[in-house]
Amino acid sequence: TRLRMGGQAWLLHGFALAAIDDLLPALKDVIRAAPFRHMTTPGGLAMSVATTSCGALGWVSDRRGYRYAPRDPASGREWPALPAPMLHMAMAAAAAAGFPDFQPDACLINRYRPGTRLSLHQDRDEHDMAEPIVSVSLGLPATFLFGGLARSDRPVRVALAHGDVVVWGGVDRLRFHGVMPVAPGVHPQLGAQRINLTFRKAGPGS
Ligand code: MD5
Ligand code: FE
Repeated sequence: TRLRMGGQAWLLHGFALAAIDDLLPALKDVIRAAPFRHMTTPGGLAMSVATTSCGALGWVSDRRGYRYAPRDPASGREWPALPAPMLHMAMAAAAAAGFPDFQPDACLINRYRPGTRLSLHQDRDEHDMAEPIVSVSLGLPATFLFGGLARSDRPVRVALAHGDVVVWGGVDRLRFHGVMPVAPGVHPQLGAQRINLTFRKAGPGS
């Protein structure tokens, strides 16, 4: 089912489940090639969310700031390629939400252990804000905070479960958002963690 969260934000309940047997092994290969790490914020603190990336560009944070880069700073090598099952699922989800031309060049992968949260923020590091973001929830459930265009706007709480996909575009692309602390638990396939895949077009042009 397709549930409208905003003017151009759609929750596709269970959308990733049809391909889950191809997605999880592909994800495992990416994580083996580029393990999760806790990046340092520009303020010098270690992030509580652990991250990695795949695709031509990956999201990087250090004392110099946030940006997308073609190489994994931990290894000096290029990020692993975006696996076909992940790319195809993200493009199909974007099309189902009204973005038939989405061609992601980056997938930021976030890992939340129980107790981990993500405070309210906007995603502004991508080149073109007209491009949507496709987000896939895997493993433990979470409560997502869907705010407004001002940090002070009271967020709406949205429950996200294993296999749920959200597409954020257009007028909803710059909303403040975050994730409540993940509750303790063990997911049968993913264990004691929530993993979120966020597909983006981070770089310029075609
Ligand atoms: C997560 N990740 O659950 C979320 C899913 C991040 C991040 O927030 O920056 O890695 S992506 C949620 C998102 C992206 C772009 C716009 C909006 C939400 N929004 O307008 O609410 O780990
Ligand atoms: Fe975000």
